[in-house]
Amino acid sequence: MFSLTAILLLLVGNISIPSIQPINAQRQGLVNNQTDTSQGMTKIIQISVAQEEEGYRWSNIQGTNPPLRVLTNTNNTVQIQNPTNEKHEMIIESKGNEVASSGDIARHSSGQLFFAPNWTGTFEYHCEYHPDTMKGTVLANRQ
Ligand SMILES: [Cu+2]
Repeated sequence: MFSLTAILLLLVGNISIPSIQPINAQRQGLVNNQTDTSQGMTKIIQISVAQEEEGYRWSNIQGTNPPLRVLTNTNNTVQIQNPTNEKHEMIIESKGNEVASSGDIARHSSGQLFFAPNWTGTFEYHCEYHPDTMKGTVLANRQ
């Protein structure tokens, strides 16, 4: 149901919302299952925590610790599944500064991270608790 709603929002947003919108910086700090549809543009990225011999990793259809491709001036929503026995937290940083966080995602639970960058560039993401094995890059391009 949620994904259907998100797809509908995406379709509506593409048709009726201007491509350039002001970004509320506070939005970048939203955590844990909050949704915000005040802006039209939404991009959904799905990712999961995987437990491998070497430790925990981020994983999705694009691979292990995949680059996350986000769009500027867009409500990028990372939907995170955690099927493991430990908590995890996704953090996005820019030059060492945290710019978005999922908050703690409890074991056998799920969470979300919201990220709406207003400039293009490369960021990095990692897990607060497993930064050595759960990390990758975030690529922000214009929508
Ligand atoms: Cu972790």
